Amino acid sequence: MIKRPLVFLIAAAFSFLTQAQDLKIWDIRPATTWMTESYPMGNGRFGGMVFGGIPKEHIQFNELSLWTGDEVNTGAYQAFGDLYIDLSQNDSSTSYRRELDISRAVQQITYTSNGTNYKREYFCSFPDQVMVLHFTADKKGAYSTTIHLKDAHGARTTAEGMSLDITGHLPNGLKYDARILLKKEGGTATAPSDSTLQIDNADGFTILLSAATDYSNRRSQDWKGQDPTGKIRRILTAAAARPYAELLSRHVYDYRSLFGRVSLQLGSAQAPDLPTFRRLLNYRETPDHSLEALLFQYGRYLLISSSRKGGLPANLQGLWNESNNPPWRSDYHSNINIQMNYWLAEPTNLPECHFPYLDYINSMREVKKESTKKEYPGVRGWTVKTENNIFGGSSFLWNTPGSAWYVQAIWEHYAFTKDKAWLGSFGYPILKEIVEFWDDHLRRRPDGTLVSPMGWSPEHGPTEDGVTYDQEIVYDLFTNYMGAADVLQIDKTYRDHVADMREHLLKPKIGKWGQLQEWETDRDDPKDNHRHASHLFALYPGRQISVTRTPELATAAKVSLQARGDVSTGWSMAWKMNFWARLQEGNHAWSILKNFITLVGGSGVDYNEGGGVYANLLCAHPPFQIDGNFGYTAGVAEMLVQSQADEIQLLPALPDEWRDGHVKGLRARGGFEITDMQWSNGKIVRLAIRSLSGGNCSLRVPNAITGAHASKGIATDHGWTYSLNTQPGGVYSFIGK
Ligand code: FUC
Repeated sequence: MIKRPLVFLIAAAFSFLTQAQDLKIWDIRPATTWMTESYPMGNGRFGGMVFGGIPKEHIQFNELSLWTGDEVNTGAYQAFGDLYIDLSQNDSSTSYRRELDISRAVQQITYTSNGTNYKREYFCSFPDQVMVLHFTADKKGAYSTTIHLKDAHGARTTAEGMSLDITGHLPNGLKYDARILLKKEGGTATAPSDSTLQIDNADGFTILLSAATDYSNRRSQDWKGQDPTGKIRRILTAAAARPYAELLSRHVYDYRSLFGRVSLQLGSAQAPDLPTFRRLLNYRETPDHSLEALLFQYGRYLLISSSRKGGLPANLQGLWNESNNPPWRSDYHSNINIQMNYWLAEPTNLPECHFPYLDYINSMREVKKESTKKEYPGVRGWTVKTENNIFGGSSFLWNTPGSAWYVQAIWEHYAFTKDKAWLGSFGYPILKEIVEFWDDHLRRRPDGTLVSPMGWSPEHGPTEDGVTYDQEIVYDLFTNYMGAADVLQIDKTYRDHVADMREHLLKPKIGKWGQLQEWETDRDDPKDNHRHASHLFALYPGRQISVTRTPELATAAKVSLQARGDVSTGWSMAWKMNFWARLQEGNHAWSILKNFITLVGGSGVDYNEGGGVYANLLCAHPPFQIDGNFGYTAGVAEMLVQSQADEIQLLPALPDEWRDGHVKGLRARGGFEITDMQWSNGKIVRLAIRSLSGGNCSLRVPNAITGAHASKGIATDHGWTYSLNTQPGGVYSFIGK
């Protein structure tokens, strides 16, 4: 064993503890408003929002497949039900605290009432597929409680032994079932009515909740899978056989295996010991970099909680929704929103959480081919409308480049992981059929230029040929397809045909006020501050425009971006953080980040009021829309590490505010992990990179570094460049000069 000096171990333990301390969202009052105050938890398939009340606990829960609609009608994502736990305590308690610890994905509620100290601990387990609610107290017989389970669609609750159950069907035939199982310590328990369980004088108790539907993502099975009733009973029986401590440790172990891969410290300040809403209020006056880092990690928490392998992707609200008629159906929007939900997956080292989206794309293929053929007779492949459900149904307008934007995720998953086998068997056939759609759909002008016919730049302007949004996404698609065919060394002739089409695509143009044109006609209005800035796709998340390779276009993109302004809806600000990061203007990216961290009060739904975050740190479009949280996290990662231009650029957009910092575990394209990067005064002092699959690694860093394996550095206008040959699994360390 390698002996480490004691001081090192103490420092490591201290840094872990301060990190853990910095990763708590907390309040001194129970939540009163679902959208702005309750804390989310989830296991990627189902989850809930916790209010933490004292006389009465309320947990509103959801399951990602509970959807109305079908292949034709979009329907909406539904609320599932509510669990109420009436504790018959008055709320004249003292020292109340409720917290969400995102380093472990555990919520805790503590308070003292009539001399008794009460504690609740909640989590939603992926390995055991149950929500676990654990109530303890420091005096015996402290709990006399009534538990009530309510279905959001009016189905009757039934009691059976120590369980309550709700079973029903939605109008589309989808069957659902949710069930709780009660385990008590001491006291007595009865079922006084069909819809309640009653505990008297118990020392403590645990409620296990599970919920499911009979949805399957296979169209060939008519979207029907396992019966939920048998499934959740088995799940609950298995979970009930495990002691609470074991459920907790299995959950924390599983969660930390994902979450624990990345740590981030910005500056040296520790989190002030204040409730989160207070920190948000103070942030206006004094930037709090630990809050910025907390919000970064919160995006990762939310993705792990709403998107796990084997399940459906995170929707507009992740998986948390209290309404049967939610804003925008809480759906899968294809013109920015579902894509933004996954921008963080690869860079922040959660590739497993990317699969629900990738699998969703795959599951939509057959039904979308049929609807696409009806709209665009004679084409191969498929595309989508703007609003989408889980059965292939859709509504609102056609978003013709929607599917091409979807499949960027396929390329990105490969680019970060280098999983060639997956690319060949899963990704490539999908990429190819979307390319075929455009092969058939593009219109060739007499001069050979290829334009996308009758497109629409979301969500304004005329419908016409050659809209920049369409052109850029098709460029990206063709680039990704060519990359995939090259890696797999297949379809050479078709690959060359696609390269030729890409060559002939109408390219981005610079207009009369120096802007990047949103349309082929130079008609951009410098006063247009629309939240969508779709013509800048090529800057981010596309790779067609970059400061190093296409500086004129990058400057034009900057002019357009300045005209659009900084303040906007939640997700729009998150996108702008990413744009400014790609423009390598860290201070501007940070000023948008600062606007993003605006406490939005009230639960209004008028997005003209301006976006930000609520006291529970969920992003306010407004209303709550989770893409902003995910886009923010991606934006912070993009400020620290970029890799879109065949090299890894470290600290490409570092704001003055973040002169010192430390990050571990971010990933880069080419299959590399920045296992350790510490910087001081804007310069890298320590760096370690792990190579996942070997190969050459080109690095661009702000200052000169030395390491045993690197080539001699070359000083350029944009930092120092190095090149190193790596072995699979090799770790390469450097120190700053
Ligand atoms: C797009 C946006 C809206 C909203 C909706 C869900 O249509 O224009 O701002 O985010 O999606």
